[in-house]
Amino acid sequence: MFNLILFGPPGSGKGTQSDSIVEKYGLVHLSTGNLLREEIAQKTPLGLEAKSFMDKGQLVPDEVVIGMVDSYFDKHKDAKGFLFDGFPRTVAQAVALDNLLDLKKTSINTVLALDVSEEELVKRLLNRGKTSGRSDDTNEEVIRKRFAVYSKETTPVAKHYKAENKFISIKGEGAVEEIFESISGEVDKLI
Ligand code: B4P
Repeated sequence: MFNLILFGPPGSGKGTQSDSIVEKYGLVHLSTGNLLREEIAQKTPLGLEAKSFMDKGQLVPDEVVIGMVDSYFDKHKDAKGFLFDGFPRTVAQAVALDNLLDLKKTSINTVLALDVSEEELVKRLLNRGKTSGRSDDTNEEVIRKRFAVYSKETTPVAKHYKAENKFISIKGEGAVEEIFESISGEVDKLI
């Protein structure tokens, strides 16, 4: 199996690049953001709980997200690899992911981190908020809160993978196609 984490702050282009990566490499796309939004759309109890956190720019509790990832694995037993997008977002999630992959006798091959300045990120998210209908993208205060949460809870995840020599930084500003070429260059060296 080939397992890739696409890492980076909100709006860094994880969702955008994921579509091209899964198409080129035949990986199964696991976006916890998308899975949570599907739960919200279906008004499930999990979705209702998640919405209250997401609307405030907070992370959804670890146990909720980890349970959701575990059942996603159950539904994709034949996957030849996964692209993790927006997960793990805390060290507890990273440890849980290591354990779940261990059970499948596999592990993370690499973490590609999209590097984008905060001003560019705010611009992108406010812009997306005009059309996406995502309540967490329309309010600059909520967007800034998401960055603060990222800095406190998610940046330590980078350390977790740097310690294993699996962390690669990629310039995430510029044309979408150029960024995808940089990503492909790194994946091609490993796959
Ligand atoms: P996510 O769905 O993961 O969303 P995101 O971080 O906002 O977006 P992403 O980085 O994918 O941005 P995109 O490519 O779309 O999370 C949403 C919320 O869900 C979180 O805040 C949290 O509450 C909850 N959640 C999710 N996972 C969780 C977890 N594991 N644990 C706990 N809670 C969790 O790009 C953004 C915009 O930029 C788009 O409009 C795009 O068109 C544009 N763009 C992309 N690339 C560009 C480029 N190169 N140039 C210009 N614009 C670009």
